[in-house]
Parts: sequence; structure tokens; C-alpha cells
Amino acid sequence: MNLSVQELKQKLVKTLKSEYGYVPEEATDRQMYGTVLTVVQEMLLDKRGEYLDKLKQKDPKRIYYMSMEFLVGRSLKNNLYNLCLEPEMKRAVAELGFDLERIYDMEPDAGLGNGGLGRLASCYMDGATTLGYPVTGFSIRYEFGIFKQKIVDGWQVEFPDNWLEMGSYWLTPRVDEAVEVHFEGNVTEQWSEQGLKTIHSNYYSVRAVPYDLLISGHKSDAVNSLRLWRAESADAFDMNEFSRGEYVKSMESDAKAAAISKVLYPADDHIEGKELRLRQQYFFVSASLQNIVQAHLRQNPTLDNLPDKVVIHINDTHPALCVPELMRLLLDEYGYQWEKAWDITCRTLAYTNHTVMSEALEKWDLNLFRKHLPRITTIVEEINRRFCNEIFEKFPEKRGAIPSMAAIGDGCVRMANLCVIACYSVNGVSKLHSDILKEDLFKDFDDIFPHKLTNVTNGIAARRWLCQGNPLLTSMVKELIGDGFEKDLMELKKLEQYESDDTVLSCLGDIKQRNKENLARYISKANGINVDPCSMFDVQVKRLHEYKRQLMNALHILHLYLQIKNHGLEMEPRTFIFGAKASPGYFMAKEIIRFICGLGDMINKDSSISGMLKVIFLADYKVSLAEMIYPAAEISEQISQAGKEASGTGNMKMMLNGALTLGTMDGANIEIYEQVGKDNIFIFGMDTPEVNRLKAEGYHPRKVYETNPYVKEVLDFVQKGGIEGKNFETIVSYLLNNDSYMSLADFESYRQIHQTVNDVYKDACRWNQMSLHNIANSGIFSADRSIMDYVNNIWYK
Ligand code: C3B
Repeated sequence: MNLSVQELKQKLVKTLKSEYGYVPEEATDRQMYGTVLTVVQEMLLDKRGEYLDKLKQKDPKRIYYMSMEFLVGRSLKNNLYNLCLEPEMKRAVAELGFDLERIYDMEPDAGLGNGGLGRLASCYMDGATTLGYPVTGFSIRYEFGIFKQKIVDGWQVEFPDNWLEMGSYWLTPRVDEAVEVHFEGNVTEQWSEQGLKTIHSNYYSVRAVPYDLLISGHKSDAVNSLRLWRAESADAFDMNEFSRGEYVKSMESDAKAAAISKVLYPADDHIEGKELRLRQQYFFVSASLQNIVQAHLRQNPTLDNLPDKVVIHINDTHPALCVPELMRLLLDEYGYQWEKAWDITCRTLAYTNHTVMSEALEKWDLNLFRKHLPRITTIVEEINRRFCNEIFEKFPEKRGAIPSMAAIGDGCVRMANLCVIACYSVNGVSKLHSDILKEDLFKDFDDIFPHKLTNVTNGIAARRWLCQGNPLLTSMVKELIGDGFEKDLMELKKLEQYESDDTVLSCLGDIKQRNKENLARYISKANGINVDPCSMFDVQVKRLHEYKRQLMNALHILHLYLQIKNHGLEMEPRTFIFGAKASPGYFMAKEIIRFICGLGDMINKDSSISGMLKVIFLADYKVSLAEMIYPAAEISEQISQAGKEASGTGNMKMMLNGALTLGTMDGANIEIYEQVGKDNIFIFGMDTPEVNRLKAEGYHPRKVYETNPYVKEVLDFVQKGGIEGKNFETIVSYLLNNDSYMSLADFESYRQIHQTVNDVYKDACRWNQMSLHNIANSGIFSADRSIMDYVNNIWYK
């Protein structure tokens, strides 16, 4: 966008006057914050208008990305960067007496997601918009996003995230497009002239009101939107009850409806099976599909051509109700016969699987399902009946597999099976993960529908994670290879020519140093601990989950501590940095946080190890904090048990910022390994076949304890209350008796690779060379590349 500082200033002054009635000299920071956001939002709305006009003329196929989560983070800086207005806005704001950096800091993260899955959805909105594809995201306008985390006496404590107070400037309500969603009630069948008709009556109606959050793209004409639904009662209150004087009761229905969009479920990679969650899912799916169908019918006389004009993409199984809901609309609302409706549905829907963890594969109790969604239940039953019959008739060799492939089994609706049965495309999110889907989880489906399963390796919004988050590195890269990488990340490959250039390498080292100093300042402020910015920054930031093995990392740190203290080990000084939220109901995850914090308390105050080790747990890990951590990371810990992490995306973000991966052959680590080669990554531990073999043989963690003296030393220390006199019996007993993700089995290999890391770090030049090589080969992990894979292989195939 072409606007001068002068023009921006005029806009700001005018908006400040009209919104608050003030001139700049009288305004507070908060008022200037509101003013800047309003001005940017208005520019986006204008641009969006022009874009919609263009879309109307060209009428391309629309993509609808259905996701319970979008981890948007902050938008102001991103929007200014995309509009190429950041320097001008900075000056305009400064000339009015304010500081744009301070204003950036006032913006809350829109934390409408838990972790990887939600952040991926936001990275894809960025990529698709920059590339000019008409992708609309659909989700819920949670009043409270992911909880705020504080650490009190080592325990995680959760606080509500009231993001709307300062974040609602980006949301435009579209009351005129509200729709109704029906729950509960009775389903009956009636004969009419057109044949048998299903009637859903006595339902409870919830009104869904859309709010649009505009998504800008970098130097792009496109402005897409994220449509977020808010729930309210269809009738503000019950007039009959009100008339009887039962005022509180008359409003109950409103509270029940509003609960649906109240708060994000804070669990990732496992399900809780709660009624409210099912209502959330149906609420946003039904509202969105009604919206999509209406939009289609505004441009087309019929729904017959829906699959030619629309893709509805199901992001993990959370929106799997798209399958029966699209069927319901076609059958009940638009009078289609089953076969035709099924054909349209199957050709319109695509599904991405994000996990093979059994506890994350959604299943709903059939009775609960029927109570809340009676009509949807009858449709799922019919889909299942027809599917099982078809397999029985057409694939006799698969008859034995019908019970495991069915959409309903053991009294549950199985959402992943439902998606694979219906969708025309099913993809995993890394090569390894997609292979596991084909060879294991969905093997029988793959035999029957051989072209359905594909892979799209995840990608990240490099413009946010590099250009906005790491300005120092970005300027260096621009100086060396120009700015083409902003639009085509593969251009980073050109950096390889500088791998033996001492000046470039030492400049890269200096930049890392400055970013580490920046993070050290934050740590000192947030945790009250001074860390040495010259020590190696070894980082593991991600959701807390047993399979991600933060505990193995912590055990190894304790091992180092004991070696220094008792055996005189000398090593390069290291700062271990953790950031992780635990699902509030996940006891073991919370215990692991307590363990890490206890470990940190013990180590950080022990002057006898003369600063060789520090352990920092940064509270409230979120997008905006990640933007500060990644540029400072030197070691990227990606240590999940092989076969468990579907992809990982933090691994890509750290690589892009020059950190070296220390990881297992899991998820996208394998593809990072392929990109950088074995000399530029630290790989350890069992691979997936080895994990499976050990599991089949029978894994006995206690044997590791008995045979590996280091493991024994560490666990004995913990057992004796060595960590601040604290009791970690649950952890020790879990490790000795279960160790579900084989941390002890991989411990020795992990310990050894850390020794290698330590040796390599002594040679700064070699380290920087590896770092530059990683940056140069991270181009493939751009979200733009992932989006093009979706475009070419799934959406516009
Ligand atoms: C995550 C997976 O755990 C990651 O490996 C993956 O990189 C991302 O999705 C994105 O594909 N995931 C998640 O955050 N929440 C889930 N419910 C399932 C998977």
C-alpha cells in the first residue's frame, strides 16, 4: 500500500477524534492503540472490498478451512508488514508522540488454539492469502482463548484469557448473516408426495452470529477472512417464564447457548468426550456449512456443482461432523436423494489427520451423540450401514476388517473412520506420518481406496517467524541474497555460497549473540534469574505431553548436574530453556512441570557449579513469546518417541532461525535430516521400527535402571528427595514401571549425542557453518510450499 507518513498521520488524528474525541496530546497509549488498530482495520476492509469484487467476476473455486483452532497470535505488526507500511506507521505514530513498539506490546495474542494444530491453521491462512487463494477459515469466537499460565511454587496455575477486551478491534460482526443451529429434539419420518421425509422437531435452537477477522497477505491483493461464530440463544429469554415472574429462569436458555462459545477446550492431542465439546463442534460446523451453501447458491442456481466450486477442508477430526451435516442439508433442506447427496458430499470434503495417538482419535458415545444430535445420528447410522454393506459385497477379502473400519463400533461414533469413508482426500502431515497412516492406522482403507491417502508435509509462515521475529538475521540475509526469499523461501538456498565465508559466519554468530542477550533480558525480568548470554541456549518449547519427552530432557540435565558436582565434569556452559502448557486435567504433565521447576530451583542457586548450568522454565508459552525465543535458540530439542509426533512445526521455526536440531527420527525431523544431511543435525535414539520391535519383545524400563549406572544415579537421587527435598514418587515409579514412551531406553543415546553437541560447540566457526547450512535449507518448510501442495494435489486437482 502506498501511503505517506503525512497521510497516515492524518488518518490517525481523524480516527482519534471520531472514536475518542481527543487530539494526540490528550490521548493515552491505550487510545492510540485503539486508533492504530482501527486505522489498519479500515484499510484492510477497503482492500477486502476490492478483492471481493474481483472474486465475484472470476468466481474461482473457494476453499473453506474448518478448524476448531486458529492460533493467530498478534496481528498488528503482521498486517503492517504485509501492507508494507511498518516504517511509515512507526514514524507517523512517533511524530504524534507515541511509540509503535509499545503499542505492539499492548496487543493480546488471539490464542484461539492449543498448539501445533492451531498455529498451523494460522500459518496456512497467511500462506494462502499471500499466494492469492480464496481460503476462508471457520472457527468459534471463543470468549476466552487458551488459558494464561503462571507458575506458583513450581505448579502450573491457570488464569482466564480475556483476549477480547483488547483484541476485539480486529473483529467485524456480521449480524445480518446469523444462522440457527438445532440441537436435541425428536426425529420422525413422514410420507409426502416426494417420498419419505425426515422431520426434526422439538429442537433447541441456538443462534450463531459470525465475526470476521481479516487476514492480510504479503504484497498481495487478497484479503481473506477468518469467520468466528458466537453463540447466543435464539430467543433472548423465555417470555412465558418472564411473564410468570421467573426472571432468572427465563434467562437460563441464553446462558446455556452462550456457554458454547465461552471457552476453548485446553487439551491438545487427547480428547475428553465432554458434551459441551460436541455441542461446540456441531455448532460451528452447522453454522459454517449453512453459510457456505447459502454463499454458493447466491452465485449458482443449484448445489449439483458444489464439488466443482467448493472444497471444505476438515482440519483433524474436530470438524468431522461436516460429513453428516452436509448430508443433512442436502437431504432435508434441499430435497436431494441419498445417492446424489452422498456423491456431492464425498467430492466436496477433504480431511487432514494430525495424530496417531490413540487417545486423540475422537470417539463419541453413541447415546450422548443421539441425545444432542438426533438427526445427525440417523444419518451417520445410514452412512455406516451402506459402507459396511458395500465392503461386504465388493471387497469380500476385507470382510474381516469391517468391524475396525466401521464408522460406528463398540457403542461409539468413530470420527476418523467417518472422515476416511467420506472424504475424497486424506492426508498426513509429514512423510513418516503419512506412511504410518497408510501402513498402519488406515491400512485397510488404503487397500480399498488406493489414491485417497496422500502426504502434505507441514510448513510455517516464514515471514512471521523470520522477517518479523528476527529482524537482525533478516537484514543480514537481505544483504547477502536480496529480498526474494520473502516470497520464495527456497531462495535461502543461495546462502550456501557463504558457508566458508568467515565474515558472514562471524556476523551470523554476532546476531545469535544479540538475540540471546535480548532473551536473557526477558528471562531476568520474567523469572528473576540472570543467565549467561554466552552459554549455549538449548531450547524445548512446545505443549507438555509425555510422548514429547520433556522428562527425558530434564533427567539428562540432572545427570549433567550430578556429573559436574560429583565427578568433576567440565562442559561448555549451558542454559536449558523450557516453555510448555499442560492441559489442566493432565496430572502427569503437571508433575513434569513441577519436576522441571524443582530441578531449576536446585541448580540455579547452586554456586558450586559456577554457572555451568542454568534451567529456566518460561511461563505462559505462546505465539508472541515464541517469536522472541526462536531467534535466540541454538539447540532445538525435538526428542519425541519415534512414530509419535505427526510432524512438529517448532522444529522448522528453530531451523529457520539457525538453531541446530537435536532430535529423533520422528515426524518432520526426518525431512529436516534429509535437507541438511547427517553432518548438520544431531540424531539419536530408536527409530520407529526399533521402537515397535522393542514394544513387541516387551520393554522393561527397570532393566535399564539396573544396567545403566547414569540412569540409576539420576533416579536414585530423585527418589531420595535430592531435588529440594521434594517428593517425585509418581515420576520415578512411572519411569520404572511404565515409561510409556521409552525415555530410559533412549537415555544413553541421548546422553551421548549431547556430548557430541558439546564438542562441536567449542568450534564456533564450525557451529555457525552448520547453522547457516540449516537456514539455507529450510526453504522447503515454508507454509507457501505446503499451500501449493494442497492446491496442486488436493484442492484444485
Ligand atoms: C499437532 C501434532 O501433535 C504435531 O505433530 C503437528 O505438527 C501439528 O499438529 C500440526 O500438524 N496436533 C495438535 O496440535 N493437536 C491435535 N489435536 C493433534 C495434533
